Amino acid sequence: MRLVRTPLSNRINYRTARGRAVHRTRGTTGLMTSFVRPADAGQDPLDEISRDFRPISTHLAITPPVSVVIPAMNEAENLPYVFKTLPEWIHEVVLVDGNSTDDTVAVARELWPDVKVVRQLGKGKGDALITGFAACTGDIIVMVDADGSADGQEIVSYVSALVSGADFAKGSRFANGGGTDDMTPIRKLGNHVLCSVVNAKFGARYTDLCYGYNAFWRHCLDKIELDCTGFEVETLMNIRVVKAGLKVQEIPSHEYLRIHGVSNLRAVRDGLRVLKVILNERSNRVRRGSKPKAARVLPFGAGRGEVS
Ligand SMILES: Nc1nc2c(ncn2[C@@H]2O[C@H](COP(=O)(O)OP(=O)(O)OP(=O)(O)O)[C@@H](O)[C@H]2O)c(=O)[nH]1
Ligand SMILES: [Mg+2]
Repeated sequence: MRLVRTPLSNRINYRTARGRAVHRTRGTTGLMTSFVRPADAGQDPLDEISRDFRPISTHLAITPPVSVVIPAMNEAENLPYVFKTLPEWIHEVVLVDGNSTDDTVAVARELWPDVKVVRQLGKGKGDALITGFAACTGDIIVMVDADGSADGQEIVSYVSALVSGADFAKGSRFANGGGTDDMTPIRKLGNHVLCSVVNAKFGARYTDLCYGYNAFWRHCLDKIELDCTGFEVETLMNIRVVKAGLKVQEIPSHEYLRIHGVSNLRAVRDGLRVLKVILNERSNRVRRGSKPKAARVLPFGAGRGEVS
């Protein structure tokens, strides 16, 4: 077999020997995709498969389209840093605008002409993300903050975990290899305590809880039925993926300082909202089979948010 890779060209050329298993990997990474070619095939099935593959690094090519959702409220000055780090192979960027009074939307369109802008009808980061998820057309959804704190180059680690079998790839600043430049001691303490409570009450083994950089297969949304509006959204997701029995893998991630502007998060107010979510989820342990109060993740175009 001869495998010729052309990274970043959206093309993989190769020749194969008939009937042999082909391992599409190089180097020392554990990521490997194998195809066994049927002996009687007239046309090489790999030719067909290869057309759908996007090379995303020298060691990995994938077929699932990746949507990146960016909640943004008055982040015009930070967007250039955010878009600069996004890999070119992603399928789409969905920016959820929280009625910004600055040039957030115009700047996003200038930087990423194909950006899908969704105007949020409600309020809060949770509401923004739920609106954005409903607008995604990709199989994999990645959540990225718009304040310049997340490095888009890490997306490959999240996607790698998902294509290797995880349902939910959860960023962690406190896993080995992760870090943060943007947490005050009080936030660190609060996050640690809340994370320990979630671990104890729900049988999780998380090292981080209130972090906005995560990725998941779209089908997870059906299992977690998000219904919140504020910064508690990540906690709710983290709890519900465990309750739903989904396979969660933590991804070490580095959180950089917000570049411009001020935080929308208030430690005490939002910490209490997170605690309330934990207590509610605890008292409402069995989700499967229970009728949701309302379908919160609506089908795209069903009235949540306006796309332009
Ligand atoms: N669309 C929308 N985006 C929001 C809203 N609230 C926060 N965001 C965005 O959510 C992301 C995270 O919010 P931040 O204010 O950075 O909160 P944080 O990351 O906890 O705090 P700092 O990084 O310390 O500022 C940013 O991209 C915000 O612009 C909202 O109501 N609507
Ligand atoms: Mg931030």
